[in-house]
Amino acid sequence: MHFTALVATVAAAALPALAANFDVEVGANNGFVYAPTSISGAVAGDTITFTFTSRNHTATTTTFNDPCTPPAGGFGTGGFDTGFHDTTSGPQVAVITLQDSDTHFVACRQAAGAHCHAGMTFAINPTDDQTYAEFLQNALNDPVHP
Ligand SMILES: [Cu+2]
Repeated sequence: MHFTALVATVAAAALPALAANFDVEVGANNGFVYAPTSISGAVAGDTITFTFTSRNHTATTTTFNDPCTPPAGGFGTGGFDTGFHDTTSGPQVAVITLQDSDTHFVACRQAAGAHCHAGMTFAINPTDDQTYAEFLQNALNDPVHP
């Protein structure tokens, strides 16, 4: 009995930490929204499952200060871009795996930033210095870039 218990303990300790998944709905109720608007405690290897339920949107990493302009390379260092997901024929799903445990800010890049400018934003691991509320305000303040 003791031997069995020991083996079970060692086996459990050897297992890698299980990656977490975060579910995010994109375009809920036909709105320019991600639900939830932010997640915390996400680490490298975790996944985010974006389920697109209206219109045609993306989830694309961007910068805190200039949310609606695509960063260098299209989505910045350690970031991601789901690409466009047209829901005309039904909900679409994109699963991304986080490459690091950093803070990332996400916006929709549809319509040359117009969706972002309307507030379509999402934050991964926002901080006290860079909160989701401030990021959203930056997006709302940002003029639409031609
Ligand atoms: Cu959009």
